[in-house]
Parts: sequence; C-alpha cells; structure tokens
Amino acid sequence: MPLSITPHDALLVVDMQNDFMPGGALGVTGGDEIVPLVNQLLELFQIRVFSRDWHPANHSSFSDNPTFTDNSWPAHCVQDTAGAQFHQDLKTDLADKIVSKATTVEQEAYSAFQNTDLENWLQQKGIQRVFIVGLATDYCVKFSALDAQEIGFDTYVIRNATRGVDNPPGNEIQQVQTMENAGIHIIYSKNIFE
Ligand code: VGL
Ligand code: ZN
Repeated sequence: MPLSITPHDALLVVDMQNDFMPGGALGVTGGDEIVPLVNQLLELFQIRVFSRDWHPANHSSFSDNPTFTDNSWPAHCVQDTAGAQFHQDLKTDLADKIVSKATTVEQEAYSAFQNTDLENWLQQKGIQRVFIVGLATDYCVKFSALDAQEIGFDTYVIRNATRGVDNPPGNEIQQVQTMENAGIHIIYSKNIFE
C-alpha cells in the first residue's frame, strides 16, 4: 500500500544549500543528486518548509582545523553568501515557509525546530505527519526528525532523498538506527510513488 499524502502532511526540506553540495565548504557526497527527487516530492505536498543553516561569519562551530567529529566545521553557510543560497535547481518557489537556524554566534542548531517558530507554525496548519528530506542525514535531518517525533508529529524520513556526512564511515547508518529506535519511520520514495 503506497503512503498517500494528505493536507495534514508537511514536507520539511533540510539545508539544501550550496555549501553542503559537492565542492561546497562542507560538501556532502551526492548532495546534488537528490535535488530532482526533492523537487518531485515538493509537488506532492500542500505544506512545504525549507530550513537553512544561516550562520554569522564568526560562528562558534567554525574552525581552521575542523575535525567534523567534534562538532567543529569549516566555515559554511554564512548569512547572505553564495554558499548559503539554496541549490539553484531546487524549486524554492514552492516554499510556504523558510526557517533559518543557528543564526547567532554562540548558538548551534542542527534541528530546524531549535529556537525557531516551526513547531507552532506546523501546529497552526493542522499538521500531523512530517516528512523529512535533505542534508545531512546524520546531523540536521536526524536532529530535526528527533525533535519532530518528540513534539508529537508522526515523523518520516525519506531515506533516498537524504545524504549524510558519514564521518567516521558508519556513523550515518548508526544515526539512521537512532532515528528508527526513536519511532521515526524510515521510508523510501517508492513507498509514496508506487
Ligand atoms: C549541518 C553540520 C554543520 C547540517 C549544519 O545541515 O547537517 N551539518 N551545520
Ligand atoms: Zn552549520
């Protein structure tokens, strides 16, 4: 039985920004490959939210010697720079809402719900299920999904419409397991389109 999308469902597109694309400051392998699928999914939903990582130039997570494994990163997604722009092929005209996160120096926010009005906004729209796609599976997708589930939305991650940092290798699959253990549904686009 395919999942059918209803007016009580929202699609959350996480951080599909240039710096997370291959060649970007914090490039995620295959990040650009999922753009066409995300665009296809966007057409199915009536409520569509885009999150973006939106850091000040001196954000506390930035390091000249980033390890990637201790939450230190190369400078990325600095407000109003090209790297912070959404991928040019992404259908951003379909966005009902754009959520900016980690917008102050000291604040790190991997979740689109952290210090944003997203929870209230979705509740006001009568949303019951949240479907999540985008980058990166093991960071912002994971933390957004855990928060969505914790808030009480029935939460789905569309696995083949995400890509992970996966550093060290194996971390991504472990974080997918963490989501599953929290009761989040890990699904594939074929479960919707079939
Ligand atoms: C992210 C690392 C640092 C993400 C954001 O969007 O997954 N990862 N900032
Ligand atoms: Zn960031």
